[in-house]
Amino acid sequence: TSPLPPPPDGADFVVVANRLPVDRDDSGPEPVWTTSPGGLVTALAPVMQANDGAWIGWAGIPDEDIEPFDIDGMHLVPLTLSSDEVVSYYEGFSNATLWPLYHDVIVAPEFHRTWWESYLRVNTRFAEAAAKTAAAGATVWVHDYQLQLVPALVRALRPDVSIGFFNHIPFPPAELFAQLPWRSQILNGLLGADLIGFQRPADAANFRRAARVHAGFATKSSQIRVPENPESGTGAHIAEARAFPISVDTPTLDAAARDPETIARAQEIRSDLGDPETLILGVDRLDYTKGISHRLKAYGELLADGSIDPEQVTLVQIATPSRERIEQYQQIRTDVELAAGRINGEHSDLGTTAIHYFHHSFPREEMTALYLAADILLVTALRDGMNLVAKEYVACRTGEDGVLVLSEFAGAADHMNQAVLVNPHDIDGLKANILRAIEMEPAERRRRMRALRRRLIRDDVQSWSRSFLDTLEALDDDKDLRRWE
Ligand code: GDG
Repeated sequence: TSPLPPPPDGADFVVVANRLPVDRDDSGPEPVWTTSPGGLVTALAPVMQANDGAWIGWAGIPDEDIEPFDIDGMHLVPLTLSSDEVVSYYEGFSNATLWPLYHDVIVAPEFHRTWWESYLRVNTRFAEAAAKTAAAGATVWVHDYQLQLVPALVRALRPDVSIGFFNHIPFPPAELFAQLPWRSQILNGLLGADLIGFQRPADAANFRRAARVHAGFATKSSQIRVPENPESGTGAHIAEARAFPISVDTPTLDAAARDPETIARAQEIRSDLGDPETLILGVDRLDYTKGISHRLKAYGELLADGSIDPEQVTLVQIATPSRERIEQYQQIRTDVELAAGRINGEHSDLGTTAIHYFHHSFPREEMTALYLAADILLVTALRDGMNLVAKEYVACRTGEDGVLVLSEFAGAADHMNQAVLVNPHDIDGLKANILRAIEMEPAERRRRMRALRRRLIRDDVQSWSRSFLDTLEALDDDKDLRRWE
């Protein structure tokens, strides 16, 4: 690869992510694009608007070439994925190889050379698009495990730009990462970035250890010395790998939860559910990493041993459809639905439902009302990069009441230690902690929730993106000054 000249009308800030932050509605006579209200858009939209930004990604529709367009002050550059690439790059290498490998091999990762070839091909397409979009000296921010090769590919094409990467999911211990047949290519890909951000300090430490053990690179505190790579055409540089825990848009969620319509809807939800004394909520993509089966097992046992009465306590479990063409996701759906059906068969009655289970998504406003209605939120992930649901719940608890039961294996547990922390593998412990949450005194609930909220008001998604981009900029400023002693 030989370097490309910067385009004359390029963007100063370029986001590269698998998906564009938009959805297309084809139901009317003309297709209509709307921005999807994710945390990443909220965090990055102001930076995009202030910096002549562009966002490169897939629009979610296979086999279709879509021209770049502007929406809400953002310039979007859609890339095409073929149906075959959706199977091999996205469902295959990203979600059946990397996803399970990076989540503690809860299910076995599959290694297929054809998937890897597709991953390399698609990453190259994203990197070339970034190289053609970024202005001279621009900042390029690459997101997530689907695009780990992009940083080094961009660096080879455009040595003048500053490159950041953020990994939204965990980074596995070096001993597990070792299984990946393409581990050195992935490490070299990521190490093309100037700054590599992770959710937890432990993820950053795992990554630096993998760089030492599997690539033989020297590390010093958060820095990694990356030597020249004649094969990819990149020069020697120092990469920094650190934790930047992601957060939610606290002010917007707080305001939405104070809206009189939301408050009325929350009351209506409780009354529709028969005004239970305790309403427990679970919200997850239907994914084997989220520990939904463990949660249902604990909940079913509490009903069976008479510790909770379905007339007083009810569970609402939202399991949003996800990656439905992948076999392990079909299996987890079967397992969860069998468990929910069995529990309801045994413990529900006419007019009393033990578990309200939903396999569809809800509008954002309805989610806010549910968070506001729920006395307890259960997060029992077996491994989770961060878990935004836990933070959204806290952000919506404007009355400073409510109990968050949170898995130790979610990144959020690192800094939400006022939650009731649980090990979801320990079913007895999980049961005891669910009971503890149900029985907790109002004063203790308030003390814990107040502390959780104080922290979340300070550490919101805006401060997350600011902190990442400020760090990247500072690295860039003294690029020539920093030496490896
Ligand atoms: C990955 C990492 C990391 C869910 N159901 C509905 C709905 N949602 C929204 C939630 C939340 C988001 O989806 C899920 O975010 P999580 O963080 O909980 O989990 P992942 O999807 O696995 O996200 C994770 C995250 O990236 C960010 O870095 O925290 O660890 O795995 O915002 O509210 N939203 C609506 N209806 C639903 O039915 N509107």
